Amino acid sequence: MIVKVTKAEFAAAAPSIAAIPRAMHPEIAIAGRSNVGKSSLINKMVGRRRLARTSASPGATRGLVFFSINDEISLVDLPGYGYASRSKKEREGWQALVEHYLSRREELAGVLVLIDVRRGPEEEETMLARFLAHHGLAYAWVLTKCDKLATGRLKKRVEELAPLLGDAPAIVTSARTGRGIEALWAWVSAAVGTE
Ligand SMILES: Nc1nc2c(ncn2[C@@H]2O[C@H](COP(=O)(O)OP(=O)(O)OP(=O)(O)O)[C@@H](O)[C@H]2O)c(=O)[nH]1
Ligand SMILES: [Mg+2]
Repeated sequence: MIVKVTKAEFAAAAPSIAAIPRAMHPEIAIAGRSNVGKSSLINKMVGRRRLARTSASPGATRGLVFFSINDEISLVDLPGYGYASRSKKEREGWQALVEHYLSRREELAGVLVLIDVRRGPEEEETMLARFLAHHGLAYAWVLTKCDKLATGRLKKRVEELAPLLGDAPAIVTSARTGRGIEALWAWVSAAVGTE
């Protein structure tokens, strides 16, 4: 069980299928639409402000980015989908890269699928969940940016979303306040089998 991150380092970036490195540890991928808060969440999980590159404008993470944690597991920051202003060619290339990675990686122990709590799951998220289930991958929903809603509204919103999320667990988080980070590590540890 990872209760404390003592070491977190950039390991590799893979802009193409050919550049995907050999796995060093069991891996957990962080997926979700552009700007949902994937890189910010990784930074909060590892307690480093700028390990993963974040940006207020979508498209900050290009290709797959691998981070090694405690020499024990790797977190893999995936490029966001749903960002229209990239060229069609680039979007198709990323989709192929992400699908290749998610469907073929033996060391992939689980996937965190991020959804902005205010936005809820849309077609892309539902399709991604189906894709992961089809490939026998464990996944959890991560509801992000919960600090953007007041307590009462957040509670109501989470209740509204629950029936749309199926059987996978949903973890309410904020990369601002740190809410949900312990629960994330607990899920990650269980997924990699080190609980
Ligand atoms: N209020 C609030 N803002 C957040 C939170 N998480 C991320 N953000 C903001 O959302 C924006 C996008 O965050 P990123 O972490 O770069 O998002 P991403 O999913 O990695 O985006 P791509 O790399 O483009 O796919 C940034 O301006 C962050 O500061 C959060 O929990 N609360
Ligand atoms: Mg990012």
